Amino acid sequence: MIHYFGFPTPNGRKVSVALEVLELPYERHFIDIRRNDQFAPEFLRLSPNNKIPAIIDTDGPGGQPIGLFESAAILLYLAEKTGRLLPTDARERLEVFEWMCFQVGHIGPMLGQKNHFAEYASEKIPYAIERYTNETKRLFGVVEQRLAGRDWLAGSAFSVADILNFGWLRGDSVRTDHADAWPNLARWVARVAEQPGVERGWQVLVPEVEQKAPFTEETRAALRLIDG
Ligand SMILES: N[C@@H](CCC(=O)N[C@@H](CS)C(=O)NCC(=O)O)C(=O)O
Repeated sequence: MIHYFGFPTPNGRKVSVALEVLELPYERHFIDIRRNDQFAPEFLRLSPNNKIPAIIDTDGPGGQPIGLFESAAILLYLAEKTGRLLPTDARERLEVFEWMCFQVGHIGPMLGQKNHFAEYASEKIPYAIERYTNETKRLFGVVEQRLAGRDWLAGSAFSVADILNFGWLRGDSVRTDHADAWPNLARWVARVAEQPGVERGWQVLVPEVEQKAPFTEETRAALRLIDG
């Protein structure tokens, strides 16, 4: 059984979307990052950088439990476990790795900083807002170019590279006031959104956020599954 520990942010949704697209049975556990559940000692043993998403698969390599943090590692694991969403062709597979690295190295950190300084920071610092907004737009431009004449970010089919980038690009490309400037990106967002399972995965743990669901004993017990 796979246990998913998350919160429906762009990073968390990468994993819940992948689990739903892959139709893997899993149990969901709400880690409320507004309440600092991510600093609970049980969670830190699984995810030492105090971030969601994380998973535990009780049927990991060799039939033994495995815990994983970092969304790209989790998506690669799930793709390899199922033999889906990852090309077998060596060149296409490397392209998928490139666009996964592009997401974790650029899209996530830069859009995250942009949102922090432009929306959440109590002190509005023009230099920081401009710097990260410009970098976000530059990155949208990179994606826009990449998607010219192609349906998917990497290889010839829908892959984990698309799911990983979709988590961030869906929300941010539509709430940026220059959305019309990136038509290929907008079409790709719509294309990914209509893949079976994607919308279902997007909604995972949304009710728990609204209900402020507690950090349960069941979640603590699931986190102990990697203790051996
Ligand atoms: N590179 C990480 C980023 C994960 C991440 O930044 N998670 C955020 C939520 S979107 C988090 O857990 N923040 C809680 C904290 O920083 O304390 C991944 O892709 O998994």
